Amino acid sequence: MSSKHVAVAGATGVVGQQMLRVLEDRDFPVASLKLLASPRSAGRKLTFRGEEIAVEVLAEDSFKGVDVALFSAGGGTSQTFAPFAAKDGCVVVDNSSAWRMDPEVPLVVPEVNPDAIKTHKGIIANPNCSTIQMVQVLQPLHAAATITRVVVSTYQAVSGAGSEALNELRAQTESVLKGEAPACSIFPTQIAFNCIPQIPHSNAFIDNGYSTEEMKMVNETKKIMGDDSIRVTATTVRVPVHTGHSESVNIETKTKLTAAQVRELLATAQNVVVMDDPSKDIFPTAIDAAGKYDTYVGRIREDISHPSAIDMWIVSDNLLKGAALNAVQIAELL
Ligand code: 25A
Ligand code: L14
Repeated sequence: MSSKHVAVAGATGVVGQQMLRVLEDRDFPVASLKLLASPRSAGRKLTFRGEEIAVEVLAEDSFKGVDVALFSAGGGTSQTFAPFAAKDGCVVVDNSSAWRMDPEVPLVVPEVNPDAIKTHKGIIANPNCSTIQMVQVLQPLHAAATITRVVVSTYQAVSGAGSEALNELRAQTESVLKGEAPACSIFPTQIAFNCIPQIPHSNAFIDNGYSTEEMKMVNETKKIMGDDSIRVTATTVRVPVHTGHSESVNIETKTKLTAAQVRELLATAQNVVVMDDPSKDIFPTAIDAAGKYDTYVGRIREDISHPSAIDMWIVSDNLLKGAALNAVQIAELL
């Protein structure tokens, strides 16, 4: 791979900083690196490969001479700036939800649908964090036994909501431990020592009663797996975890799969680790997955209420496989 001129838009955010770490860790061939963020971060310095780089203000002309831009600065920012980057011949890998369901834009998980990237017209979308870790596991089961329906509940970490949300979790936890009333500004109600069935933290719910995060899991799963016939329902919940999304997933298949067959299929799935031994109380948790590149699966068992369904627990780092790592993997495919 020849060296690329790379830009990161939203470089100062929780995902942007992980993007720098992953580019460095995977030895991505970076010829030059441009760090972009909002005016309030301009001039701030971030370190890449031991070198300090000053953050610049994201602008329409930021992408001249840039080959690949990784975006993670929110949906509105991507909507506005990704087209300017594409017009200047730069390929955008966008972590926001802005372009994901656009029929012209590939939505890619490299382990699942790498070939989809070939049709890109300058923008490639990185899927929703909860969806990525789930489809990574669904794909081999679908190939073996045809999935007909998925019922998922998520337990999502606060880091998905950004750095200010993490500050709020920390401040609320300290307040509660000191016996003081916790202050809420980002989340709709207290997140410390609580669970909130609303993601994102504002304007979440639509007319059918689902949240937009839940509908992302429904729609993006079908698009990535290239099969509109898979029925999906989701309940997405914020829990007071720093990093790592967990999911309880029930999967119905046309052909029955035993728990042993599922373990065997997942043992050979790329970047999936089966961590499942009930006799030794072994299963993955968010703390096990945080900081890791793999997606972990445990609690695999046959659903006693259904003739051909499997229950399992899927955990991955929402900032890595859920965001920064998947985006860098897409850039590597390019
Ligand atoms: O809901 P969305 O739109 O899909 O947004 C998804 C994510 O985008 C970020 C935030 O993640 C969120 O989870 N974001 C969106 N709107 C934001 C806003 N109004 C916002 N962040 C701050 N304010 P994040 O906090 O991890 O930030 C992700 C990156 O996006 C950059 N960014 C935001 N708006 C941008 C932009 N870049 C270019 N143009 C824009 N219009 C953002 O850069 C970050 O890199 P930044 O300079 O805005 O934030 C750097 C640091 O500033 C601190 N901070 C946050 N809020 C405040 C603040 N400082 C002072 N006052 C604040 N109100 C944070 O610590 C952050 O690290
Ligand atoms: O669509 O945990 O990628 O707040 C990323 C952040 C979904 C919500 C996305 C969160 C969003 C998620």
